[in-house]
Amino acid sequence: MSAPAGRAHRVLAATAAVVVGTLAVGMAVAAPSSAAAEPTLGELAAAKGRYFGSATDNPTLDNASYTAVLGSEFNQITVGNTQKWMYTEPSRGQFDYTKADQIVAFAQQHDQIVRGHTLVWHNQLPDWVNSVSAGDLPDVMRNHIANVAGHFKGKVVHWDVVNEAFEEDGTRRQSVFQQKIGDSYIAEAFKAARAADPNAKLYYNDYNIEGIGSKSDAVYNLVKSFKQQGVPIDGVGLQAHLILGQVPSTLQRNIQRFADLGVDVAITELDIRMRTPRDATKDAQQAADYRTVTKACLAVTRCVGITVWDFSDGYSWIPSVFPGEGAALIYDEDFARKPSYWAVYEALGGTTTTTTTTTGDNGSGCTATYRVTSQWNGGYQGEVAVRNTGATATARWTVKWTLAQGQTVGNLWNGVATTNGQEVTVRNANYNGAIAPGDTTTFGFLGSWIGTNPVPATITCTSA
Ligand code: 9MR
Repeated sequence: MSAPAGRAHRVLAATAAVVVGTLAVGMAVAAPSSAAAEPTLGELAAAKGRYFGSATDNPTLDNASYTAVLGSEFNQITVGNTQKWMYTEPSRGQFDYTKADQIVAFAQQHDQIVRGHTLVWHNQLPDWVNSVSAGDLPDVMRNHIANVAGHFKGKVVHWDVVNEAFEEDGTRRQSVFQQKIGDSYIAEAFKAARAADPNAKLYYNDYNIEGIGSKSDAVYNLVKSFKQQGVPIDGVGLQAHLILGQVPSTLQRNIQRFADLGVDVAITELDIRMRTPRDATKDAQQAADYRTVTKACLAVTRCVGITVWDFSDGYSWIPSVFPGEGAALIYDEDFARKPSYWAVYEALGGTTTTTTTTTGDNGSGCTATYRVTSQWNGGYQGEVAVRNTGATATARWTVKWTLAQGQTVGNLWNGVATTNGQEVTVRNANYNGAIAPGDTTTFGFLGSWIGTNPVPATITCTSA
């Protein structure tokens, strides 16, 4: 049995008749899967007229723990790889949408809108395109766009039409399109995309254009000239592959200046990387950074949504490209929600009745962080994140706290609970005793309370 993941394991209808008067001694049971009292990030964003989404890739769709979160938490999906040229037109005139169609179908099954990514990019471009003659390349590019955007017509809300066309200094990147077609290729690509799917919003998408600087100035001038010339463009995607503690101070101002040109803005590929391993200080900084980005988007009416570049640290591109860095997302490798998740949750207007954490570390190499995730008259749902702060993997762990105000703990999942008077002891279940250094596992429970339900003053974690 693997640790369950996904919203079904942490939600409870506030109206459900939950009477949890006695501790279920020695039991590890499944959490209820009734209707959600606690909103998802997608629902919170929707309430603000936005989306909150994630990129995904085909191999991960086979992992049920992964898809449980992907399918429930987000209301938007970006196809992380398989709409790119190397997948959709691997040889000239031969189109293949098999993989991208799988992701689009997943999104449709889960009521998620899709951002299309990406039609014209120098990367993940099959070799044959580089050998097309300068005379043929405009038609080859237009034909690619007509076919791909035509295939997905009505199924994507946005297209990243052209991706990463500028250098850091604001000059044009010398891609094959730039070299063989010249400056006009971007406008030509947008016109072809409009013709292929008139209802999709057409985006220019790039990295390092989140703050004001040479590169974002170049994109700004491009959008401005397109608007003046009537070239169809609807939005600018700020990828936002950011570094811990380095959210540009001009982010909101930059979003606003693009909006003022009459285009939408989307945060399209958000992740905030750190030197690994994680620790509590870095996690707190990362949470603050995610909060800043989310609030900057919400502050500008035309900032339409945020997409994380996959949602779990186990499925991020960062470690393979930036050795020694990672932990850039809002869920850890085991799909436990990180402080960055809660920062987004709160920035989007979510409230947890009690959002206080108490961390205890008695030197044994683990910490426990306690949180009440929802509370209603007489009942509550709690969650404890157990994190291995030691240098070696744990074999087992034990968490203890005291129910100081007469609360009870009832159904508990991902752990085995016993009680002695007011003291609650939770040991790992048979499948989650092993936690790798730096990793976290989470257990949850339902309880009852009368009067007040404060978080415990102390909680201890021991591991072996
Ligand atoms: O996440 C993508 C990764 O799996 C690919 O190997 C990589 C190839 O360059 O592209 C990644 O996605 C990129 C996106 O398409 C454009 N912006 C930068 C992203 C991270 O490299």
